[in-house]
Amino acid sequence: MISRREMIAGSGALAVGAAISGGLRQALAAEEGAASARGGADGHRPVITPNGSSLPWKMVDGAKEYRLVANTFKHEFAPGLVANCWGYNGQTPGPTIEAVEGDRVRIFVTNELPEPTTVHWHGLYLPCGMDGVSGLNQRPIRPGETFRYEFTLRQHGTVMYHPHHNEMLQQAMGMMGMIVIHPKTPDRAAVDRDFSIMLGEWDIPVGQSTPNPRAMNDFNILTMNSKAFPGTAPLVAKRGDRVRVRFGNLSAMDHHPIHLHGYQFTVTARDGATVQESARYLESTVLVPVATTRDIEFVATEPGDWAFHCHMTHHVMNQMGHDFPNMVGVRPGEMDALTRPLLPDYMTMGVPGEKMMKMPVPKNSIPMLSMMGPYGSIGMGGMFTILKVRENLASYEDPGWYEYPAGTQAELVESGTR
Ligand SMILES: [Cu+2]
Repeated sequence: MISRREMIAGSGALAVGAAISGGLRQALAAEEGAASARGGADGHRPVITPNGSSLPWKMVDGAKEYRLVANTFKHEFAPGLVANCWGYNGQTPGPTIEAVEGDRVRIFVTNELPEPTTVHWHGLYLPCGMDGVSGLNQRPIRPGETFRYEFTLRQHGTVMYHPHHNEMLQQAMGMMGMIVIHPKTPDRAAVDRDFSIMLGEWDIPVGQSTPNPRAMNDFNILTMNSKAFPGTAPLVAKRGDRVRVRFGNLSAMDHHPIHLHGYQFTVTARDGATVQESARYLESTVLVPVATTRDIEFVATEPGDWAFHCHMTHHVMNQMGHDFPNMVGVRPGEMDALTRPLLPDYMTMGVPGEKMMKMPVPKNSIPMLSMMGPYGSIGMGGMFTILKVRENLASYEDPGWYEYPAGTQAELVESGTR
């Protein structure tokens, strides 16, 4: 069963953000109505974009028409951190574009940014003049202009879209999105849950509210669909559901090894192309290199709350500073107290204590490690989410924390040994 919320997301009826201007907003609203009547996924199981939505479309002269508005808006990465971002239709990542192999698609791109842009359809077979490389395939779309891209989808799978004009800045500000092309003839087992997650990285210095596009190494906000844990929505599945997760990576500089606890899965597609059955094998970590997509699949056999995250340890931290001496193993004595007049709430790293989780943070910033779970702080941030698998579910809303059956949880057997 698909919950009402997903049905709405899949049919593209979600509001497209407050940043879209008057006339265009009305036109979009009318089209959303038309599109929702048709269903965003056109008879296929809608893709779920956690913390996001799919783009509405309507059929005009034999083509599916979509509208993307490149614009600027405020985006919340996690409670407590809002920044000035760029994206499409008021969202980062932009709405997921869903279509079916063989479709003719017509995508209008309106530029409401303060500078020119283009859209590149990353990983698609298309006429060269539709490829969106500024200066090479077209002139840039100037602010206030609308361009039309139109082509026939000759393939299926998970691909992406992003600007190809000043992309270092525009992608650093959040401009990217996923494209899911459903197959005309299914070549994989049908899934019950089909999630889409774009991986990204940002540099937002503490106390600032605009991502720094010049960052090359020291990214401090690592995201799934532009949310940092605890801002990431959990992936909810019923026991026995077949689950697909489509990952795309448009980070500036980093590949991400995404690890799922408690399961092994198979990579069923790489970069939009289905992996033959004979070439699949079980693994628990999938590397998603920059500029690629990976689809993984598994059956949700194991109930529980399972961590699902990038395994680069610095990618599951929020807004961590790296410019401190290494104090691990040092007895700080009175140093913390002496430092605090200069740096309020300073605490030496590597000294035992839960205080780190409770350290106050400056305005508009989020702690390095955050979120209280049922047993204390979950020492994770950034590119981290939770797969929640339950025996019985009335809906796919967040079911809350897992209740561990008696005798199935690690327990204290001895204390006071030091
Ligand atoms: Cu990573």
